[in-house]
Amino acid sequence: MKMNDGYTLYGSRGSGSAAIEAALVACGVPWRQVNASSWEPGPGFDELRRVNPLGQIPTLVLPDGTVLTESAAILIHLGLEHPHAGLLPQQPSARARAIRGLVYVAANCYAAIGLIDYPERFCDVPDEAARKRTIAVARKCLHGLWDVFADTTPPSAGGWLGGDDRPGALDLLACVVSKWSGARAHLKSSRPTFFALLQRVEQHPSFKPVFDAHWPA
Ligand SMILES: N[C@@H](CCC(=O)N[C@@H](CS)C(=O)NCC(=O)O)C(=O)O
Repeated sequence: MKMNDGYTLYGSRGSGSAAIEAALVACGVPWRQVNASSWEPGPGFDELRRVNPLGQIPTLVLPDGTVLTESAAILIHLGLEHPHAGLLPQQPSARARAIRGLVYVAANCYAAIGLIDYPERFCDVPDEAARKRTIAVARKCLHGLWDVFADTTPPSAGGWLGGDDRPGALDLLACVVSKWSGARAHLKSSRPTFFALLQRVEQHPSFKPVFDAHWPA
């Protein structure tokens, strides 16, 4: 393991790295930011690929040099490493529900977005019409996955999905991943209470600067 000065976050505006940035803010730790993504070729992406062969963001390099990929794993690690940050609930069953929610969003919703963004990686798309059909089916599936998530993830007494008295890691990931592929517009009509909760997360004073920087009005 290589020791370095602190955390290094590979990410880009409007991407999943926003959730990790918000979590690092909650932890109150400094980090080095490297602008990198597979859609922005250059030195940042070259550096990212050296630590994560998938070339995906978020990727977080820990102070001891450990490379963490996978948004849910990164958030769970930060929550355990910095308990004062409130990223994970204290109470064991509430924490278990939050971990389940993080894995749900990553394994189902984030994965569906990978299919929507890169259908050719997953199936044969011989022409533009087939590509459009594949994306339309995957979007419909994604919206259904969000509906099930909303129905199976009631807010805590504090009013958040996975935080005791402030938004936790699950709130941050759900808020970011629902920004894409028409999920928010869908949830606004299908699950308005859940939609309003997501809006409260991004308006929370601790996290509003991060969300505003990634999704300017
Ligand atoms: N399983 C990963 C998925 C990460 C992911 O798909 N990130 C997107 C950006 S939001 C990405 O880097 N896509 C570029 C690519 O796959 O080439 C996670 O949960 O963090």
